[in-house]
Amino acid sequence: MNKNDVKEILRKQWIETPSWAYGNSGTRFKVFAQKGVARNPFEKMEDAAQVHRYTGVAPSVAVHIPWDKVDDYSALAKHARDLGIKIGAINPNVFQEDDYRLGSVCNPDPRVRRKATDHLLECVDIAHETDSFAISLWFADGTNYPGQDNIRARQDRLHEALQETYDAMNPGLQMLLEYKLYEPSFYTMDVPDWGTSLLQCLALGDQAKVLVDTGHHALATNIEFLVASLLRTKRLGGFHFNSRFYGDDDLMVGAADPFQLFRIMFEIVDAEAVTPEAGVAFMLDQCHNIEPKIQAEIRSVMNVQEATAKALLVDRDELKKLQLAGDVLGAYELFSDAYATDVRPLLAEMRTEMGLDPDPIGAYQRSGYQKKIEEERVGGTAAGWGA
Ligand code: RM4
Ligand code: MN
Ligand code: MN
Repeated sequence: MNKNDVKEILRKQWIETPSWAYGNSGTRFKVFAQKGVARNPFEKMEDAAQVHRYTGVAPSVAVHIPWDKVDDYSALAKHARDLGIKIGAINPNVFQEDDYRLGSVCNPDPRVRRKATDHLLECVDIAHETDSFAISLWFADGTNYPGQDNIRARQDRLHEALQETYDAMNPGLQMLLEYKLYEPSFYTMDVPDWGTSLLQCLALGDQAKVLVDTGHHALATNIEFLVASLLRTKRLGGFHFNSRFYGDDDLMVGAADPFQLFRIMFEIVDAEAVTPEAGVAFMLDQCHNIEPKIQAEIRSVMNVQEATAKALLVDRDELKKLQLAGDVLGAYELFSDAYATDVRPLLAEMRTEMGLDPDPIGAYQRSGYQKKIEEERVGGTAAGWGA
């Protein structure tokens, strides 16, 4: 693909940032407070708007309920619109209450399942009210010990709750079902992998799709392979991008393995699914424990753009010829040459053409926004993971 075509596609890319990236976070050992951190969902929107301002491709923010609970969601949506962005995926939280010790929608107790399902329904209402494109579901449900509960019965309970939620959704809304191999449940997770997610989605209908969180796999998993399979069956709902070196740790996307990110993006390019019309959502799911948060989100958006640009540079016609001719090394060389290309000048040029600063991080640093929030956001409680 030539340079101008690459830029045209990249300009249309849409990368969503998560509201929880703008709050304080840490591990179970320590949460480190940073100065100027947003104290409420409105301030988180302001920070997210900065990321969009300097990258031009991050026009939406995912919210997590109840972390981002407000009295008036229309007011929050309006605040976002006034800042030039919008509310993205609505993420219900059914993992932080004592009631959920044995699970939420898969809990053996029907009372707890009712409570969890009601929260999912509340999130469907919020999605309708804020004109969001999706509810994005992740369940911490599972078991810690063999024999603890009936594996099949838990799948049935999961289906029942998802069906009730699905039935409440307007036709334009999507349900994204995320999976995670392990943690917080250590023996079985009820949605541990893309196969389980896909089976549950298939039982619901076209509006239900699989969400791939890049940090939620066994270490040797070939993520681009499963992405290709999901694209083929039109059931790839989107991504939660992040990096992990060992287990799920929500580091910046592209930090651990930029080549893997390139390979994933190549599958997206090959299925012509980079731009929003294709219906694949590119969302970041990250927490910035020790690094400055807004800059880390800008950096992450840039990392996704770089991987996408390199993937777009693969000459697919030529690659196909080499593949059909059985030219193993030729195909590999063409593929790796695209990866080895320095796409930063191309992206800088594109930003200038979009009326942006070619250097998003530098522009943010020079803007004085960080100083301003550090001075203004005093008093109150900084938002945090779980607060
Ligand atoms: C989970 C999962 C979800 C996210 C929570 C905070 O590991 O990735 O997407 O909402 O963390
Ligand atoms: Mn996630
Ligand atoms: Mn995660």
